[in-house]
Amino acid sequence: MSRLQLDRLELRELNLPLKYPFETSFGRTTNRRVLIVQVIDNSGATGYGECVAMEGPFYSAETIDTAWIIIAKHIAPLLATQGIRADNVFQTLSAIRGNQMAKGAVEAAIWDLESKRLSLPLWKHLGGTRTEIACGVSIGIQSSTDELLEVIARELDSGYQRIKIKIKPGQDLKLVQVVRSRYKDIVLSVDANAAYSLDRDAALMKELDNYNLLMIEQPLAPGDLVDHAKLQRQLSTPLCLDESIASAADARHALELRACRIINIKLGRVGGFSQAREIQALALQHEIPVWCGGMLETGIGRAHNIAMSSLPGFTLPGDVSASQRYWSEDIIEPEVEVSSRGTIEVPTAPGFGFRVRNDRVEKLTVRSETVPVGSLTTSTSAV
Ligand code: OSB
Ligand code: MG
Repeated sequence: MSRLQLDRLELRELNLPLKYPFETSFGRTTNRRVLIVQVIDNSGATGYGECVAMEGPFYSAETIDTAWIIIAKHIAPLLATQGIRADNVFQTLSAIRGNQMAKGAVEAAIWDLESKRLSLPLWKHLGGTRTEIACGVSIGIQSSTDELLEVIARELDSGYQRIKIKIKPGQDLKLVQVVRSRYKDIVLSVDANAAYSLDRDAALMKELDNYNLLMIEQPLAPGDLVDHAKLQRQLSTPLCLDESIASAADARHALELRACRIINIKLGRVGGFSQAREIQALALQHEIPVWCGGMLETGIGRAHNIAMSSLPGFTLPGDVSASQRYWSEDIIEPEVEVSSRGTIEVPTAPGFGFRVRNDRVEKLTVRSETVPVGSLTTSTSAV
């Protein structure tokens, strides 16, 4: 691939109401503020990325507002160098610490652009090997156990291969007991979003160990690999890390410490596809399965997740579900659909593989900014 010469970035904030509020141990989301990044090269070709940073700094430190500033002020100038390749974007941005979701959104847009210029579906360009991906659902905290059971029944009916329920202190063991006694054989996991501590909750975790869970996702604080390793030694249920893995280095540390037996990879959390591929390769070396996490994405981020899920090593069902689970109308067409076997077929069109519904995007836009690549200077420029 010859190097791309970028001309500008178009940033847009969309405001989309979720079909149903989504509640986790860190908060409740009813409306998604979504940052869409469009990159345009000097031939006029474009690529799309979605920044998955949330409204508040509760899942991770980034928010949609910090990501906007980082992209406009600090990422765009670094993309002005003598042309760019998608697999080198993360390295090009290495002077910027952290801010993975901002980096990941821009990188994803450049991957989309590059695959379009090559007339290749993104998943193929990335080295994906799967033409159909396995899907699970993530079910937020509900207002009653009956409601949770109803939602689970509906999702199983739709064909989803794995049910994940959110837990938080006070709403954990009982939920698992009820769900497991109703459904003896389903593939079930829980996600705590870092709400527990080893000191306080080791006994509870050992109780959870009795319910044949596929995994316990991120029980402890993001930085706490050592306590995750201690906890993993006491459990037969695999721990899965989500928030803890923000880089390939984090993954290596977690694997060396045996802090988990499964890794959830989110494009935004790790800074894009190149880091995701590195983590996937490391995990494969350790014979640790990975799966694709979700961040309540619109169709654009969802499509990037589908592409990532086609990579080798993504052997467990991901949190990649149908557009209709979150949105009454998506911003892409066709919408992402899930078969009755709980699978999504990878698209065959070049790039991320779906059309953007520009009319709808326009209507949902609450702010936009055009950032010329290279014409801005940072107050502290890295050398
Ligand atoms: O921990 O996986 C998580 C949504 C927002 C923030 C964190 C998480 C989630 C989900 C939803 O679980 C996954 C999805 O998009 O379906
Ligand atoms: Mg999670």
